[in-house]
Amino acid sequence: MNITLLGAGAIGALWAIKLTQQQHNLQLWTRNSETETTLHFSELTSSTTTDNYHFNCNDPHALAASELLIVTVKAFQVITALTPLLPHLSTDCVVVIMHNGIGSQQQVQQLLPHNPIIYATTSQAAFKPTPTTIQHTGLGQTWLGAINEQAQAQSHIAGLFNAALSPSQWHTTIYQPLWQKLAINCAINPLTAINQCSNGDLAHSCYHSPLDSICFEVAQVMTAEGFSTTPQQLRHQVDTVIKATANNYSSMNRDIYHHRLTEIDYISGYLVQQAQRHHINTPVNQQLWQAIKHRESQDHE
Ligand code: KPL
Repeated sequence: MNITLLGAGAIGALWAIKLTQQQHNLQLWTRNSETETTLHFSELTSSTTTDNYHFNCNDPHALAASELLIVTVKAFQVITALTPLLPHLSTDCVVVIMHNGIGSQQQVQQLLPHNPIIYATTSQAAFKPTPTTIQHTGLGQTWLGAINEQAQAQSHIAGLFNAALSPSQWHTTIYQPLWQKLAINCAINPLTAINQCSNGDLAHSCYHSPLDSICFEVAQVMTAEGFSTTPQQLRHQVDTVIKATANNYSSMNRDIYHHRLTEIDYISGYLVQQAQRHHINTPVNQQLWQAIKHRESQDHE
């Protein structure tokens, strides 16, 4: 399949390499005007050896011929990153958007009213120690699902993702796994960013009370949104991720560390906004949202 991937950060580059291994014809769309690049990749099983992957970049003709566009930029970059591609994009091109958090869906639908639009969420983990080096650091589930009418018939795209990186599955209600991942991100990301600690450090007893409160608040909002869950269930899932990714630093931890903007508005911010619609109080998530916004404003005066 002809594919363009927009946003080759750690997760984007992982998918680009895995899909290339499946013989797809994939080009990267990058921030600069380079026409080719080489990425050095180490598989999950081998941290010492790397393989080189050569990619063509930024070719508008290849974009026009693309049947699939995968967007793996941060939530707040989606619209700005997509806009310059619009003149070249076929309306038949299936667009898959994968980022942490929720909240870009409406704007994307307005920007691309004709294209099939799929949202995806993954628990695969990757690390990009240098701009051209990618390590696959953890396996996890990927969910994909339609957010508009045109994408309802595109469940075969999940098969293509599954062949590249398993397990990947189609979900008929994609907002369900998006909310599940949101809950985990609400718990892990702000706390690890504010305290500049690893995911595993959250197992320490001093984090029990804030994690319990976050899960309590998120469970109320999720239930009000129609995705029934309990604080205990969410807390258990958060604990599982804390253990499974104990040595990792969350994406928000890295963003704060490198003085970059974070996805907080699409994580805790989205949660608080939805809570307000349902008249639910979420003081702990509200406080974390504000704390991260404060850190961002210090870095971007
Ligand atoms: O998605 C993540 C992130 O870092 O953004 C988690 C699940 C917290 C893993 O680090």
